[in-house]
Amino acid sequence: MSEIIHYQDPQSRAMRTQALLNFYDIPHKNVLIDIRKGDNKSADYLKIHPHGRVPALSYDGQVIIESGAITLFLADLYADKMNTPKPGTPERALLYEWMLFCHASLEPQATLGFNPETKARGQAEVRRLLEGMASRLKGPHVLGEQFSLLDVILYTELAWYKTIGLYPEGLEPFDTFMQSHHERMKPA
Ligand SMILES: N[C@@H](CCC(=O)N[C@@H](CS)C(=O)NCC(=O)O)C(=O)O
Repeated sequence: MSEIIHYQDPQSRAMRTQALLNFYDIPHKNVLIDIRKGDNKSADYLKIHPHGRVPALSYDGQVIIESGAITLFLADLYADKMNTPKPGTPERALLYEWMLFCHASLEPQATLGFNPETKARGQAEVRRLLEGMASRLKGPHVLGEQFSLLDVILYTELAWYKTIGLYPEGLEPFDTFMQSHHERMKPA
């Protein structure tokens, strides 16, 4: 069996990759890289991740960095289990669209949320961006009728925005999406 080693800190972007590994029960070894203690800047870890960041994932010795790249790699590796849409289909485009929306459009707003002076601006921006995506969330799942890894991805992202106080409560269909997926996503 292939060996997967996940280098992570639970309070980091590694929550994305951890959520997928846990939810789909993918055998892996977790290595804690405590960024508050500076583990990520050790000489040994810098050989794994050249920027000293988390997450990183080693697959049979090949290291993959960037949470988005790791997610897409796992999506292909466990396509059946995760109901990953096939390449070249409109559903697959939704995987790219939601992931890049989360990583490239939404995520820069998160940094605004960490500064009390810019938090309100961050909240307004996240609301505006999600309002724009509202009509694209088909429901009950991101792909429509079929549950897939896209639900795990979106739920994990939005749960994080809730934690950092940037989730726009009262915005449909996202409230319904979060409520209806809550039970399933709860850690066991
Ligand atoms: N774009 C990268 C960002 C990774 C990243 O910035 N991780 C943060 C934690 S959320 C980190 O490791 N920070 C430690 C540092 O930069 O020193 C990804 O999505 O994997």
